[in-house]
Amino acid sequence: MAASHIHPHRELPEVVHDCRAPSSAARCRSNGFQKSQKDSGYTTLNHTRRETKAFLTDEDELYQFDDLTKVNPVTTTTVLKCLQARYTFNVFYTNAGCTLVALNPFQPVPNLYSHGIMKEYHTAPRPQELKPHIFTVAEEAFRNVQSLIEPVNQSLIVSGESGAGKTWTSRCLMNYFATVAASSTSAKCQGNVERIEKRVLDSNPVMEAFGNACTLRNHNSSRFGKYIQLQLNRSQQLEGASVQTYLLEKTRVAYQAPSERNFHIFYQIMKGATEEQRLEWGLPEAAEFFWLPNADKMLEEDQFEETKDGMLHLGIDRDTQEQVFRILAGLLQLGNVRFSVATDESHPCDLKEKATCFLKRTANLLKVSEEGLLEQLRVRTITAGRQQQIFKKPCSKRECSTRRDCVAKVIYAKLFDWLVKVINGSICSDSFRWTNFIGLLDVYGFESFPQNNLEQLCINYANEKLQQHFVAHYLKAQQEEYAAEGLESSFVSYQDNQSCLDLIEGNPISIFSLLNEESRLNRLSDANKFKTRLQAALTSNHCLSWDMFSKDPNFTVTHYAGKVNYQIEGMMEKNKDPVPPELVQLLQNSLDTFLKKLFPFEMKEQNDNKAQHKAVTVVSRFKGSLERLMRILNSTTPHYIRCIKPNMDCKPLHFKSEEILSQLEACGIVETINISAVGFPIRVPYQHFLERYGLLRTYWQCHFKNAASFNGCSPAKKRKGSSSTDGSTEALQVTVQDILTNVLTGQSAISSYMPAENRLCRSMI
Ligand code: AD9
Ligand code: MG
Repeated sequence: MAASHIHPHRELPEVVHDCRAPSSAARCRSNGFQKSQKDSGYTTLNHTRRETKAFLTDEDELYQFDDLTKVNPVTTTTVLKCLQARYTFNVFYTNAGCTLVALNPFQPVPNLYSHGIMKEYHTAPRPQELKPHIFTVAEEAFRNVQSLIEPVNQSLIVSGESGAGKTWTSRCLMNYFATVAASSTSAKCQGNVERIEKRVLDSNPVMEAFGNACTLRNHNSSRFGKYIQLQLNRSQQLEGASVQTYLLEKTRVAYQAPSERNFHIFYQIMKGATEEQRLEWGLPEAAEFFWLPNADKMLEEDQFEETKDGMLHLGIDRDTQEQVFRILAGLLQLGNVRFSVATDESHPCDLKEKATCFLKRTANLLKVSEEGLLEQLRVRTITAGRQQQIFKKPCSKRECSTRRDCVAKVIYAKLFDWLVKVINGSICSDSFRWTNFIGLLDVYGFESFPQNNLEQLCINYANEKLQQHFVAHYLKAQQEEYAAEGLESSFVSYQDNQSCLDLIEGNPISIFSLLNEESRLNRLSDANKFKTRLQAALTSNHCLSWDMFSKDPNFTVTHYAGKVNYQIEGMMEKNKDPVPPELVQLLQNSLDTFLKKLFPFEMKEQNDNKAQHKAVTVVSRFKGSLERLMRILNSTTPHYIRCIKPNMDCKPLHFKSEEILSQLEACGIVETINISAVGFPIRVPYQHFLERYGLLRTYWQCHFKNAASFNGCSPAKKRKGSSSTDGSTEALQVTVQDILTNVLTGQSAISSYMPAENRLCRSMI
């Protein structure tokens, strides 16, 4: 859903984005170089950098601090003041050492993401010296991926709580890459590449229509996680892209919390369908559907056109689109099929008044038999005994509703999977020419609602994993490396979220393992029993507590971003996520060719009773997919963008200090700044360093034969044997000096990646 439709467009005072950084704050972004106001040269030693910092004396100047490492002292209060000053001046991006802090303006900012601005960042010799921007991060990734020294896959990890601006940011980044990659394309190939780029960009509104919804936290909240890899060939042209999605919140199809909504696509159909379609799909304008709450909140007509056009560009023709929308209309009708309590336990439940009409329409739209549908919703098939005898048992009113919801969820989830597959088929390049990728990660942000269940536990778990990646990759790794090399560096303490992760996913006992055990037992789940088991097994973990005043069984987890209370009721069932095989069979026998295709016949086996017993649970599957994601992220050079939500009401240009403070504390911004400030600015693998600059040795031999050793190179810090490449340590020392001059005056782009074998160079630097 295009964000501009969600929030009323209130004109900002015209902010013309000037890319140039204020002269007093020229600095490099992630590698931490800073040019002090007075210095003519650069500060290269981490220890001296502190002296170049400016104190927070003149608050009027605060907005000029492009990098928070320059603020002195670094505390959450000073950081907050600086961000507030910048926000007041409509400056939304600020560097914080290795990360970029992005404050959500909650309204479109003219000219902030225009093609002109993209061009400035793309063509700048040193984009890091322009104003902080997501395009600086994007450009750095783009240059790294084609680096001659070290071409390595890149990942842009966009994090932040729900509504902070991750999806918006990811969209802008994709636009940037599509635009700059197109600029590297020769006129001859332009047509093809443009088609690919258009398709890649078109995947956004389509996936958002099917996977986003309005929640209490965000009008366009992503209800699935997404990692998109932009595939680049050797000439930096976009060859294609591939999308990996993570755990769609499918329960939303059949249940929406008060004031929340279903997935956007349902509202789009409802508002955007033609008269003919309305008639065919049984959607009169004033129709009321239980599964379409708060339909009057916004206007969706335009988005329906955008979604349909996007689908068309992705190769989903109009006929297939009709089939998809017909099925979705069928789900809306199904939601109105309600049951009343049976007069006699041996009889199936009756349908509520008017429900017969909705049942009929559902059956028509899904092209299944009406009697068959009614039977499968109200009667359970049980296979038991050695002979595998089949029994039929009428369901209770509650079971009937659960089975109805189950049909809707399984169809929607299959439809979403199909969509992702089609998108991948349309944008993914199987060409061998692409060698590297830039990955963009946009997952659902940290959430805490009045009622939280398995969905929020999974979402918050995913955010814990990302936080852990950041902690492990940046905070921990950097400090451990300094310690291992015996380098003087003051240790900065930081919040490690490992115990929270141990609580959720650890081995042998954790919330997930206990949930799985309970879910696999062939008995009715008991929330109170589960709570007792949790209490017995995990009470020693300080991240677990209980809300004693709640009458319902619950547990509270202290996440890195705050405490969240989870209701246990329903959690085990959601984790099992059972799909009765007879319901699957019903859909497999549909006369709708499209629906039938979503349920291939192998599914029968997966859903028989025995298989159910061994079935992979939701949390196991999710854990597995996140582990695979982490492996990919670990193999790439990460770039972090921290989105911050300035106020919980999503009001434009409203800076609420307390709310921002808690987000800054949660993501460890002060620790990040401090570690970045004491960090070494250049990280180049030793081998690459020699390969790139080895030729300077000859230069040295001619000009500096008798030169003294490079100032600042302590022999004690040289790694044994590291000079053996040419037998001349001194040669290398002067080479380092030259290279430093070269790098520091910006004649060479050195990427910031550091394997451990690079000791000598780094020590000398
Ligand atoms: V969630 O975890 O998916 O619930 P996100 O993705 O972090 O969340 P999103 O990108 O959807 O949040 O942003 C929320 C809203 O903020 C958008 O719909 C826009 O209306 C608004 N927004 C975010 N970033 C910007 C921006 N850079 N400029 C203008 C913005 N508006
Ligand atoms: Mg989002």
